[in-house]
Amino acid sequence: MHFDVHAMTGADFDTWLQQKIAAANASPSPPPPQPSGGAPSPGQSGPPAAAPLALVAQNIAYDKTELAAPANSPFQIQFDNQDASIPHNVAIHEGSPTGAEVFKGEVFPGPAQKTYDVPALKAGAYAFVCSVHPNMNGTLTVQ
Ligand SMILES: [Cu+2]
Repeated sequence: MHFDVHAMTGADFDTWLQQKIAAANASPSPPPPQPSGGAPSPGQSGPPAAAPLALVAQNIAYDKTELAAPANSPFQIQFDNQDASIPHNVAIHEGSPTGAEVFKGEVFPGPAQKTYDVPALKAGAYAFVCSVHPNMNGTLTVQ
């Protein structure tokens, strides 16, 4: 059996360690610290805002049963009510259509469209539902 034993003094080891740390930190450069709390200020460069979620109501039904949205980030729902003279909206409830309401879009008759501004939601399972027709609903996954 043969071993290479690298004997170093404490000082040599510290120097070697500092070099390793410096090399590890050299690139890529760490991101600049972000201000804690609060939304990014307007004009700050960042990823482009996500496209609105499109949802259509027709014949007293939504065209989708599942939607997904990013967590902790405001988003929009572009809601197209195609039912003439029938009011619909999109409300968001925690967990299920009977859970706590966290957002309620304006109810309006079709044919018309509105874009709802939905506040940031925590990650989790939600339901989207029409406040007028509870049988119009689907799941919203926020992650
Ligand atoms: Cu409805």
